[in-house]
Amino acid sequence: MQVTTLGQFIIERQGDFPYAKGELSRLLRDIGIAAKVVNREVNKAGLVDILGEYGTINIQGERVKKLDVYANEQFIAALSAGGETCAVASEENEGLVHINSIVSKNAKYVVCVDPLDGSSNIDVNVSIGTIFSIYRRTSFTGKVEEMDYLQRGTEQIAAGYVIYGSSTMLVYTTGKDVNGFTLDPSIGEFCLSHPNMKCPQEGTIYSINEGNYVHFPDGVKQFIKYCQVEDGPTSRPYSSRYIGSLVADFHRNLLKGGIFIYPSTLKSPQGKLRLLYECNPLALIIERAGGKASDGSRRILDIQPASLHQRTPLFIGSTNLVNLAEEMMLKYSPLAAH
Ligand code: AHM
Ligand code: MG
Repeated sequence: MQVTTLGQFIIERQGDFPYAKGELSRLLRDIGIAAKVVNREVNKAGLVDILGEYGTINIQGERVKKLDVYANEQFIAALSAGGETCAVASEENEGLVHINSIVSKNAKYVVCVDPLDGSSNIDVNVSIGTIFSIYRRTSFTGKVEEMDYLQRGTEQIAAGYVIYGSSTMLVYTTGKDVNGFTLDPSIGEFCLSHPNMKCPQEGTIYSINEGNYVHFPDGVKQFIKYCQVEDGPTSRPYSSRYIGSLVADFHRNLLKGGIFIYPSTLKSPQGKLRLLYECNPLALIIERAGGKASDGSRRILDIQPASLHQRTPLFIGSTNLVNLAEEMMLKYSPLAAH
């Protein structure tokens, strides 16, 4: 059987970018390498004394696990070695991480990454993930600045995620189709396993942390009620599935059809998830796969970011379900749906 590796696929697709000189391909290759290294450590997590609190509090005010730090270091190291990006914006670093090498000084691309999302799940052997996003640098000279990162999601050149699960997959898009690669541990290569991924238009799964129900906007409460009502023609009640690991919840809904919601709550009026390195990359993927991503009323990809770690409510998945959730937001929470 003919197998296409991630490396071969990236090279084949290089022609999609007539003006590219291979930098983007090398950048994607570097991300693939870091993903393999992180995967190796994630798989060993139960074996070595790498679990548990690292003892520090990250800039989001959350306790950092050792593997978060490790993954952050690996992605930054791989991107530094490749020299195709001049700085990295990471969930683990308050400011930009500048890459001070001669080659990277003139690099055309900037990268946003959440190196290990869902890290509270590491201790209990639940899937976790990496999310990444690539933009073209907007300034042409001098040191890269935050402004280079504060671009709308529509400007993303490429985006993807890695899921460290029962098998490890890398899914990415360069703006056309979405393709998934499964890591074959016996040869150490990501192999094309899910070409041209499409999200079903209709879904029967809803994913939301219902523990926060009392703090949800009325539109979200009404949507949940809708999902739970019995109705033959629309196959309701729908199934509730929530892992608490964004990449894993997203990946399942992408394949099977469904909606993931992390709305604003009374405690977090802007929601929990980050626009630049969590919501935008997944929004690009879902749109390219035929689905939809919204903050309850606006398209995620159209939001103009104001800061690196900006949060946004997120409604993402099958188009029909996201449309319905938006309708309920407009009807029952018109102020939240700005
Ligand atoms: P993290 O970046 O600290 O790992 O948090 C993000 C995670 C997502 O993976 C997940 O969707 C969400 O937090 C779960 O939050 P909650 O526990 O509030 O439901
Ligand atoms: Mg995260």
